[in-house]
Amino acid sequence: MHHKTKTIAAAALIALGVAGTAGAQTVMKISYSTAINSHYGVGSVAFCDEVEKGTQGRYKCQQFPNAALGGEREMIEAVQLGTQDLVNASTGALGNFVPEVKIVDIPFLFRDYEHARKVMDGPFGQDLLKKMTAKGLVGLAWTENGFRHMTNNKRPIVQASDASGLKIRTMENKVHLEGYKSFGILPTPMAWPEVFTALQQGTVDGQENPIPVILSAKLSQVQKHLSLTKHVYSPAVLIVSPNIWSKLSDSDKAIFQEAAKKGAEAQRKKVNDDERNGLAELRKDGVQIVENVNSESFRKAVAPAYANFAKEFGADKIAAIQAVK
Ligand code: EAX
Repeated sequence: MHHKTKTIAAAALIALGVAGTAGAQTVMKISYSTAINSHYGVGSVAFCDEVEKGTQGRYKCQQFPNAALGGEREMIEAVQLGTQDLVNASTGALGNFVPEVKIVDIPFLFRDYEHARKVMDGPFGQDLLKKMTAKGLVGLAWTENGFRHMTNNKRPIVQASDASGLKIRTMENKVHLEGYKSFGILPTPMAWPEVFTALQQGTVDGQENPIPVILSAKLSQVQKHLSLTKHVYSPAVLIVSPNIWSKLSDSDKAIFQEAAKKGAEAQRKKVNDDERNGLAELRKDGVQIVENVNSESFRKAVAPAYANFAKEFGADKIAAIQAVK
């Protein structure tokens, strides 16, 4: 082959090689507690689709639903260590890594979904995301778990006194533990992957979770009573590992952030759908539902704990959140 042609051929191969490298694909592991068709799965898949599209396939995800990579605490720790790339998790365990986040777990802090979403997407919530960076977690956007309600196998819960003495599984969350104790329950912190079996075996009488989790985890198979206590709003967050984030160009960072917003929108829409359709489905599965819970009795019961929450987080911060219209 003529020398010149050889040079051109070599240059072409190098270019291809470079192009090949430039086309290299990073497959990111993303995990969450519930099924791929749950609110977490819908939000995570929407995020990943947007990232893959926006980076022309340079970044894509491998989904790990159903707590395949462990409970939320384990998943968050793995992202912090870089052994996992992304996690879509509730703030249940997050306060153990970023203490400032615990304020959002105060019972009856948020009035409704509109209020909660406005606070989390506003200055307060965005500032909390920034606070995660110093703890080796890059919070991309607030997704959503939903308002939590109590389920149990013993009796209908209409007012706080009905919950007294029940052994209820809780997340590993100090604010929940303190708040729920004031309801008179015996709170039992436990990682999510152990909950279904614990309910089945009667190790605990009940648990508390949003309708989307109760539905997707098929808790109707192991829980007889659901009471719409709506005792706390459970935010969730899409977190990426600094290992991934630090290697992204500014334009790819912007693509990840835009994709996270789209994922959060999709997740919240699925929560809305589950809130609208879930009760009928659970009734069909045999769950006895108490809709007219005496919420005042729970608010009264938790009031004394607010003094401690105010000491820990600042009464002004709590008031500022509640003042958001
Ligand atoms: O985030 O552990 C829990 O009860 C959470 O709500 C669940 O992992 C979904």
